[in-house]
Amino acid sequence: LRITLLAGGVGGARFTRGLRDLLARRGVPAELTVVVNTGDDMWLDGLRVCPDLDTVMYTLAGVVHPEQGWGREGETTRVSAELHAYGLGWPWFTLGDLDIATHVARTELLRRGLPLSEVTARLSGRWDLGARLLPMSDQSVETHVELADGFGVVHFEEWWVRLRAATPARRFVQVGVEEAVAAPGVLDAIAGADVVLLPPSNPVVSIGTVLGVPGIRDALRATAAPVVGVAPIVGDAPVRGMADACLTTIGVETTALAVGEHYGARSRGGLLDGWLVDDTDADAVPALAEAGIEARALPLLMGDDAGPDGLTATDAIVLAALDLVGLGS
Ligand code: GDP
Ligand code: FO1
Ligand code: CA
Repeated sequence: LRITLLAGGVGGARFTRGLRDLLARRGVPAELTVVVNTGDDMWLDGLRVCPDLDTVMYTLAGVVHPEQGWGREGETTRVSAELHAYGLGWPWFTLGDLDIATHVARTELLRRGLPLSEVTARLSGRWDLGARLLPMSDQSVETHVELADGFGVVHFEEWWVRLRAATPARRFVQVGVEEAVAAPGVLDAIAGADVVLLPPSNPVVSIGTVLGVPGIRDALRATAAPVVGVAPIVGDAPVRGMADACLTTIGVETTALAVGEHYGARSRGGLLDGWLVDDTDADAVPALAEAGIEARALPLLMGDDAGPDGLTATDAIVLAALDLVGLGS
């Protein structure tokens, strides 16, 4: 089974881990390719930071900080504290000590001239990920946030981590996206998949950014594979993060229905064949059908504790996504 996912950070990573583990437990041979958002990437203290690539890598490797969802478990922050004492970096942004090793390794490989996709393959090769990670592009595409008059433009990480997305964003700008090319393997992974999954990642600054890379949206529209998404909005709010603020900026309501309609039905020029919504949003199912999207409602909060049937909440979501397009058993 060839499965291609478009992912941001925590939501994409946890869903992919659940998918990988479920298929492994059931003995289903699968080739997973994760196309990861690199719009959050930036330079800091001479290091290339790729938050979503690292979140997916650490999660699949089993070394992610479990509550935080990003960074390493059991992490210390002595090096960042020292850099901050020198007045370097951002005082509100901390790279853990083990995480800094990843960043030094990435930056050195980039400095040797390797493209980010190869660097990512090299870093991933250290772990047993059970999935191929691809950056959406080898070119730099940075999400910048235009604030209200007089507040200027900040990098997405500054808007989220320093400002906690409390200062309204007027517009998101993908700096460099026009010149960007999908990384090697990305378009083929979409065209050659048996199913394409959109995990519950941020529809604007994660999936939306990936879709902005020339060629990727068209590849999704053209693939013979069904495309199924999982709503990141439950009961009219994001499960975590700032998707509500992002959606407001692009004029989309913070509901599972509105996000589904925003992606649109493939049969009508959009991206989705299927869309999973939470039980609490079950009343959106008929409206989604009306919009040409086959939807199903079930509990959408991912969780890793097995229930009486031996399935975790994440397993049930993964199974429902596959089932919606006839790949469930
Ligand atoms: P980020 O880069 O770390 O912000 O991660 P993503 O872009 O992958 O995902 C963030 C989105 O995932 C947020 O909009 C969350 O609401 C959503 N999300 C996180 N956990 C869950 C969950 O358990 N269930 C669902 N349905 N959505 C989730
Ligand atoms: N998020 C924070 O809230 N504070 C941090 O200091 C921070 C550091 C950090 C370092 C490396 C990394 O890969 C991620 C990091 N994040 C941090 C999380 C992350 O950048 C954001 O939550 C996501 O990109 C939002 O989409
Ligand atoms: Ca992110």
